[in-house]
Amino acid sequence: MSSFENEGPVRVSFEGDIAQVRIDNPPVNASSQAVRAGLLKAVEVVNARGGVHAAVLSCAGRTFMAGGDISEFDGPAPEPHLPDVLAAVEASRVPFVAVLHGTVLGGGFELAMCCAYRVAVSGTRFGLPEVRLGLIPGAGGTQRLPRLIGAEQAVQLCALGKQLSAEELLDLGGLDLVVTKGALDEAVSQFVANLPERPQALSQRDLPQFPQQSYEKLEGLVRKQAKGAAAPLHNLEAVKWASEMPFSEGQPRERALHLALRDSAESRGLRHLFFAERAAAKPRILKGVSAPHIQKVAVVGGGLMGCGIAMALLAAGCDVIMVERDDAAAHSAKERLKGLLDGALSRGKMSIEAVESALQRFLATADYAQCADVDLAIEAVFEDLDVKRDVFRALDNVVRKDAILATNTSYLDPILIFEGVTWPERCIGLHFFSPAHIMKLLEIVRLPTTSDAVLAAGFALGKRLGKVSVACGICDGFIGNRMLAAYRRQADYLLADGCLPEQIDAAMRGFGLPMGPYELQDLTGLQIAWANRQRQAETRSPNERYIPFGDLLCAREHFGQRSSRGWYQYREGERAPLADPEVENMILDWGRRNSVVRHTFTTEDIVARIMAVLINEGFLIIEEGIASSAEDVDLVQVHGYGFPRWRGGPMAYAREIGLEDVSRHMEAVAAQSPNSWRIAKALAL
Ligand code: T1G
Repeated sequence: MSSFENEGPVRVSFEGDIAQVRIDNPPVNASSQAVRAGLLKAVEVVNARGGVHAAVLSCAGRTFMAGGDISEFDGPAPEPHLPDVLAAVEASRVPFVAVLHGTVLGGGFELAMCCAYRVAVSGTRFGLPEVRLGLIPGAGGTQRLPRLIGAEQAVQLCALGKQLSAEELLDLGGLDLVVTKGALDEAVSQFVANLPERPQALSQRDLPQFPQQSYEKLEGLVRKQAKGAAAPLHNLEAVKWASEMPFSEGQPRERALHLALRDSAESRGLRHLFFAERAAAKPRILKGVSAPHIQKVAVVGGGLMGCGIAMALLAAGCDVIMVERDDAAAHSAKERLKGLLDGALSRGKMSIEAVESALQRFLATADYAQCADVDLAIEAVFEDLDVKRDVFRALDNVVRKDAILATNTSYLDPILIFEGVTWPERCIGLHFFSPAHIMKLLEIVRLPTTSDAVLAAGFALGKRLGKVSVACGICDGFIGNRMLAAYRRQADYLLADGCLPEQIDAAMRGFGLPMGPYELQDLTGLQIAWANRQRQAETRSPNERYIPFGDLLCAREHFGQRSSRGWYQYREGERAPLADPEVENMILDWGRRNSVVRHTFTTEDIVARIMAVLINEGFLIIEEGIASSAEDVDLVQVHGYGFPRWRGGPMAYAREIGLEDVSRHMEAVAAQSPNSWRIAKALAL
C-alpha cells in the first residue's frame, strides 16, 4: 500500500484502485481550516492519480466530522471555505464513499451529502444543529438536505434541531447502507467493489414546490418552539429556497445569511454558552484531581426534592437508600418515587427494564444504619438549620469516614449545617433545582474545608447525572437564588412606584422569560420568599427600601395558585392568572399611605431596570468570588431560571448592550430606591 506523505489532519493512501482518505482532527474532527485545506488537496490527489475506482472517506476517533470548527466563528472565515471544498468532493470524477459513525453533524453532514455514496454504522446520528448556535448551515445543508430527504423532513432537522438515526435516514433514502460496527470493513469492501450506478449529485436535483399548507403548519411549529429566537425561522426560510430556486442560487444565498448570522448577538450568545457548558464541567482547579467513585447514595428526605434527586441518581445507575423519619414516611416516599418512575415510563423517558432495574437498586427505610456503606449521603429535608444538623449528626454516626456528606440547602449556610461533623473535608453542597430529575442546573457549593477530591466527586456525579454543574462559594442564595432575590426586589420597587404585576410579567415574558416574576411566585408559592424575608429581617439594612406587598398577601394566606389567590386570582381548577383588583387596591393604598408619587414605566424601562439589577448582582457575585466567571453566572440563569438561551445569559446580554448602558440604568435604579443597592465595580464606570 503506497501512501502520500501529506501532512496535517487529512491523509490519503491507496490500496490497489481504492483511495483511503482519512481525517484525524481530535476531538470531533471539526472542519478546521487545516481539515478543509487537506480535504481539497485529497480530492486533487485522488483525481490526479488515474485508475482510482473510488475514494473511501472516513474519520478517526469517536465520530465522523461533527461540524465546522465553532472556535473559528468569531473571526473571518479563512480559506478554503467549506462550500468550495464540498463542491470539489461532489464534482470529483472519482466517486467518494463516506463511511459514517458517531455524530455526523453540521458541516460533517454537509460533507457526507456531497459524497456520491454514504455507508453508516448502526447507531450513528445525523443532524444540522446550527440552529442551536443561532445559525443556519453554511455549506449547502439547507439546500442539499431537502433534495435528499424532502423539504418537510429537512425543516425538522434544520429549524427544529431534530436528529435522525442511521436507520431513519436510510428509510428516507439518505444512506446506501447501514451495518453493524463489526461488519463495517467487509461491508464497505463489498460495497465499493460493486458500486451501484452513481446517483445524480444533490446540487443538480430539482425539488417540487413546498406545499403551502404544510409550510404554514411548520412555520407555526417553528415559531412556537423558537420562543423568540430568530435562527429557527431563518432555517425554515432557507429550506424553502431549495424548492424555489436552483442550488446555484440557493447556496450562495444560504452562505451569505450564514455569515451574517455568525455576527449576530443570538449566535454569539449561543456559542458563548456552548463553550461555557463544557468549561464549567471541568473546573481548572480540578485538573489532575481524581474523583472517588460514587455508586451507593443515601438520600435523606423523601419529599418532592428528595425523590427527584433519587430519580436522577437511579436513572444514572446509582444505588439509592432513601431515609425517612419513620416507616410510614418511608413507604410514602417509595410510592412517590414509583409515581415518578411510572411517569417516566408513560412518557417514554424510561423503558420498563430501566424502571425495574431502578426499583431493584432502591431501598426506602427509616433506619440510618442502612447507610453504613454509602459513598455519599445527601439531605433534602425541610429548610431548617436544626433539622439539617440533626440529619448530619445521625449520618456522622453510621457512614464510613470517607463517605461524602452533601447538603441540598437553597439558602442556609452549609458551614453552620455541618458544624461538628467529623472529617469536614468530606462536606459539600449539592444544590439541585426542583424537579431535580428534570432541571439541568446543579450548584456545587465548596466549603472552606471541602477537599479537591470531594469537589471533583461532585462534578463527576453532576456529569454522570447529565447536569450542568457550576461551582459556587457561600453566600445567601448562592448564585441563582441570590440573583432571583435581587430581581424580585427590583420588581417590587417598580410595583411600589407605578407598575402592576401584569405589566411587569408581560414585560419580562416579552423579553423571553417563560413567565414573569409574579406569575412565577404564584406558581411556586409565596411562602418561600416570605420565610426568607423574615429570616433576613434582622440583618437587613434599616436604610434599605422595604416593600411589604408579598408579606401582606401572605398575611391574607394568598399564597398563589394553590390557594387560588396570590398576586393574581384563579378560577376554580384553572391556572390562568387573572388580574386581582384587590392586589391593585393594596398597592395603591400603600402608595397613598406612604406618599409615593407613582410614575409610568414603559416596557423598555421595566426590562432595562430589572436587567440592570440582575447584571449588577452577577458582577457582585463574581467580584466576591462566589462565581468564578461570567460564563458560570450565565449558565446558572439559563439552566436554572429560564433565562432565554438565545440571549446567552444576563452577562452575555450585558456585553451586547454595553456596560455603559447597564450602568446608566443601574444609576436610575439606585436613584429610584436610595440606599438599597450596592453597585458592582464593573458598573461603577
Ligand atoms: N467546533 C469546535 N469544537 C468542538 C465542536 C465544534 N463543532 N464540537 C465539539 N467541540 C469540542 C468541545 O468544545 C469539547 O472541547 C470537545 O470537542 C468535546 O465536545 C459548516 C457552520 C459532537 C455531540 O454544533 O454537539 O458545522 O472541552 O464535550 O459530549 O455549515 O460536541 O474538550 O476542549 O461536547 O461527546 C455544527 C457541536 C457546527 C456540533 C460530542 N456542529 N458539538 O459531544 O463531547 S456549525 C455542532 C456537539 C457547522 C457548517 C456549520 C458535541 C458532540 P473540550 P463535547 P460530547
